Amino acid sequence: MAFAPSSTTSRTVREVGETSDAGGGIHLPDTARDLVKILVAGPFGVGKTTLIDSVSEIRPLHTEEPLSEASAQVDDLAGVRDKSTTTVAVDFGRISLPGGVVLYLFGTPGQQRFRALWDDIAYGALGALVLVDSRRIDASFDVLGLVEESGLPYAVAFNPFPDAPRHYTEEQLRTALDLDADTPMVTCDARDADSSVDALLALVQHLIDRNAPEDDR
Ligand SMILES: Nc1nc2c(ncn2[C@@H]2O[C@H](COP(=O)(O)OP(=O)(O)OP(=O)(O)O)[C@@H](O)[C@H]2O)c(=O)[nH]1
Ligand SMILES: [Mg+2]
Repeated sequence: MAFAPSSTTSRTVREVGETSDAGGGIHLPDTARDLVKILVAGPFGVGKTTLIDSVSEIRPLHTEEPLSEASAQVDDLAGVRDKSTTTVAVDFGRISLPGGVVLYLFGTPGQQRFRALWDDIAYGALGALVLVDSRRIDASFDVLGLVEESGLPYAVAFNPFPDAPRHYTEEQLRTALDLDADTPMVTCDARDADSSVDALLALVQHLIDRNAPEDDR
């Protein structure tokens, strides 16, 4: 595969992988070749923790805490009224893909007040999967801005929720999110492992394409 993480990134994810293995997960497969740190980002309640849960081959790490009365004053619960917990630091999981690519998935917290953690969580990442909530498209604008500011290549996973107020065409979504023509966008149900893996594969393919020599594109 024409896609090689920098040695710094590789070292970072190896260290993290060793820690999680020591915590009772399974060992890295012998076929593992490219170890890649990926962010799973998106607004509050879009399904970041759910996606990492559904695909991780090791027991995922979560930092889930109950939503308090106090947070109701600052967190926008519109569209996610049933939510009772939230990620307060990071989610972590791992998935091995065909071809020896191993993704280390770092789920970011969704709320604006955790912005201070962003740079540390994003350090060494090669790309981001940005989840978009069909109930609240505009809730993804801040996260997309952050990812673009960080210079990270990304793919968009659009999560359709049954209670979304309206249906959007792909073109409408791309326009609303102001996506570049080559930015992948897939529909994804974060609760479904196959659907979530497909979204991650779209991102990995995008990273490969971006790293391919001009003549091969
Ligand atoms: N219909 C549908 N429901 C989903 C999907 N992803 C997550 N959910 C549900 O949405 C709720 C919130 O999901 P979480 O995974 O906690 O969302 P999160 O993005 O990690 O939330 P924060 O960490 O608080 O920002 C859960 O009840 C999930 O079952 C999806 O793709 N489709
Ligand atoms: Mg979460």
